[in-house]
Amino acid sequence: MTHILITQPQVKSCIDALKEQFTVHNLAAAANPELLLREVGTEIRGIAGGKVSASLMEKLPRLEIIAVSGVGYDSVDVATARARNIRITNTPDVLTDAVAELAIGMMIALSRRIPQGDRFIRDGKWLDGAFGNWSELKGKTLGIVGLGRIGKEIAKLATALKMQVVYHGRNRQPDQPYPYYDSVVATARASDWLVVIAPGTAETNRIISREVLEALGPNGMLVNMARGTMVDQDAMVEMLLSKQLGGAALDVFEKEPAVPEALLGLDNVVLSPHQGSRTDETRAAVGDLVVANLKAHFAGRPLVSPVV
Ligand code: 8YV
Repeated sequence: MTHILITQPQVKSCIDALKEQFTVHNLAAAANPELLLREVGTEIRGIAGGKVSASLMEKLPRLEIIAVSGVGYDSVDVATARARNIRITNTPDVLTDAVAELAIGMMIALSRRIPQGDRFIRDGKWLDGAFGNWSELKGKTLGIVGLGRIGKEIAKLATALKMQVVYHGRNRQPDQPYPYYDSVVATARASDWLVVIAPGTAETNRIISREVLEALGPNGMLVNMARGTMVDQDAMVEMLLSKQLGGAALDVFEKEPAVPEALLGLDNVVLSPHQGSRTDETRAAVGDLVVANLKAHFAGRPLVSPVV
């Protein structure tokens, strides 16, 4: 049987389906990963999961395919994979709704201070007086940085909430009804809310610069559903502390799971542990797509969702 290496935790249905057809080794659950790689590295022909560095690939001389369990494949050294003709697949579409739903959820949580309201009651403070008034999403402008599959879904949901949508991306999309800005700064200047939902690449690294955050301004709200590396995190923290930026709803951070200490005490911030796609339904669908890609590859059929 073909040997497969799991490099990131997968749901049980995915592991079970892999075991039906492959010999499966779980690096993500191994007590001694180095030992496992020494023992089976030369056998491995496929990977389920991400986090595939050049040094890991070096230990897998027969590797043919990396089936990433997510839509972003920035944790894979793509150049090394390409040079060795190793195929890469990802899991688009199946997680679109879950991520879009959380983006909107975090926006409502931040604008209406939902986590703070919950704490207010638990701390017994309601007995001493009212919570206060906050701001609603209706009528505000949402700037979307990255109008891909998830960005478009966020746009639809925001429209249903009576927000105006504008966007920035590599290109204007003439079939989209929303106004386009050709720079992130201009998008931020036009927006009350700015949601980051583009792929994390060298090109988008720190795309949300201090200048962009200044354009968003003291009443502006930043929402990051993509990658922490896309935001100048130090500038963001400093500007949230000094109220030069209105607030932030963050599902991702620069060095996860580390979150800047300064954010923990701020009321104008909602924090979430990188859980955009983390629903039972979506992770099962992600797992199914990983399995479908690996099965297609080893049966000599076209890949279901190739990226390389
Ligand atoms: C993944 C994600 O869980 O799909 C993505 O790009 O960010 C997450 O859904 C993460 O990449 C780990 O696999």
